[in-house]
Amino acid sequence: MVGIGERRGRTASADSDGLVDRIGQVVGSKGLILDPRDMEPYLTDWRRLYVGRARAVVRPASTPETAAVVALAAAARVAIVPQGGNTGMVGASVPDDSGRQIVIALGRMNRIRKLDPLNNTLTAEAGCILQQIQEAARAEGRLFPLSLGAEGRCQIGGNLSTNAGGHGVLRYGNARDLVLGIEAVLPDGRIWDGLRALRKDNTGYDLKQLFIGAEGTLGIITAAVLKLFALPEEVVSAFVGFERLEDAMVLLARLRAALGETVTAFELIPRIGLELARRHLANVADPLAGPHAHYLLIEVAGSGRDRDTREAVEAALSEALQAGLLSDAVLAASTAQAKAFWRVRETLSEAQALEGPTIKHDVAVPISEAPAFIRRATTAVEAALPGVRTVAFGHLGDGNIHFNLTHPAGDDPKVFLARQTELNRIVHDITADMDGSISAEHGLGQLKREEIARYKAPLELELMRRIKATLDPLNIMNPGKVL
Ligand code: FAD
Ligand code: 2HG
Ligand code: ZN
Repeated sequence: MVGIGERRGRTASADSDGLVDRIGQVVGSKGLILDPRDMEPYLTDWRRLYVGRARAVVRPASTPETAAVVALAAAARVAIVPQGGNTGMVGASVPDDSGRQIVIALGRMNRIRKLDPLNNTLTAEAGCILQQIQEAARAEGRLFPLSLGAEGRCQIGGNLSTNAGGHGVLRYGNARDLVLGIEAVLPDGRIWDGLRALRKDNTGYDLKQLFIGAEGTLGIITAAVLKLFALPEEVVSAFVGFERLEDAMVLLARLRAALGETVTAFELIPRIGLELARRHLANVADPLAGPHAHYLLIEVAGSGRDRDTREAVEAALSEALQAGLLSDAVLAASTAQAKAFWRVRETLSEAQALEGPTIKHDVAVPISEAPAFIRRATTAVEAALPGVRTVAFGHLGDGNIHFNLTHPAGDDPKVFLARQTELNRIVHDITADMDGSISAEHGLGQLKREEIARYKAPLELELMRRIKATLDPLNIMNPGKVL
């Protein structure tokens, strides 16, 4: 028989054990990428920090195909790297540079299997793009609230595997809070059907939660039952300028007192972030007249049955203005204007990358401590590297700060990057001192695999290693990531 590898001109030695041929027989030519140029996008992470090599990129079309490929790889002791939209921030979705690993990319598994409006659930395959799921829910008058800047490209399997956060956590929780059941292929190739759509199920350990946030190290998520919510009838977006970080926390408490759970997003944008976005990207406008030290993008999503949401937001913000908590604010008058506000927020990451290499810190501290964290960490990094530019932005309402650094203006970015370990240590030690987390929402991947050993209790690490060894005794599922 002529194997797929040979048909594509690969030498026999490249597939000396015949594994790629056997995989090709499972997934067919549509499901196998062997040409180095076609493989390229699967081998480099979004931040371009890691460039790997792979024996093959495999794109199965179904759960049984995924299971068969995993079983073949396990039998051959070949490591697997699961990949979704490849938008992760910590190098978890790309292979190492040995050229021996295979990437399993889930993008062809993009069917919405079921939408049950009465149960308020949607069952999606892992390769569905997040936006596709949001739109499918919306078409049935429901909301799937997970929302993040990469939503046009990231996949639900990746979102669950990273336990993504994003903009709606304040109200709806992280990805793990939005799941009722999952289906997964285990590292030995067996399929675990945990696709239950139940709101209550106390029949032992909650196994699905092990796979959520595991960054592909315990198995491949192939489908999930997701929770849907009522579509808000009125969404009010406000762009607020203010000067003292502490005031933002008082404002959040006031807004929640006035508007309750309808406060959905509370995002911090520093002045430097707005400036970088305007410098590097088109169609980014400053929504306010004068400059301010910081900005908040606030979203309140109410029901038309309540007291008018817009009026309530206006009242709360003008009281805050009178109390001196903020300097200026504008409410979006249209969906287009709300989108323009979000464009400022969503482009921060890209704008900073366009300014030069970034040293990122994805920190969580108790919400009340977030301003103190930003002050302490800023003072400390400025003392270590005078002129360093701090771009501290993100999900302030969750206490999750993207405390990202850019090289001092005019300095050589390479010299700045050489200080990464030292700067990481400074920021992460402050985080630990404030009982925080050094990875709030992006995961550990390769980037923080060593770093976490300093901050996580040895007992926790030991339990994690034991879970890994139990589920993946051959260590073939995304080895070298997380642990
Ligand atoms: P990938 O990057 O492909 O993979 C991520 C991890 O999941 C890897 O370990 C991979 O092996 C594993 N994986 C992927 N699919 C599967 C599967 N089916 N089964 C098992 N393992 C799998 N993240 C946030 O949390 N909040 C944000 O606000 C946010 N904003 C972002 C904005 C931008 C512009 C960008 C580029 C990224 C942002 N991210 C954010 C990071 C990233 O988008 C998320 O981590 C996202 O959840 C990753 O999904 P993905 O499909 O791209 O996964
Ligand atoms: C965001 O909130 C993402 O925009 C990316 O999580 C953060 O670039 C970053 O560090
Ligand atoms: Zn974020």
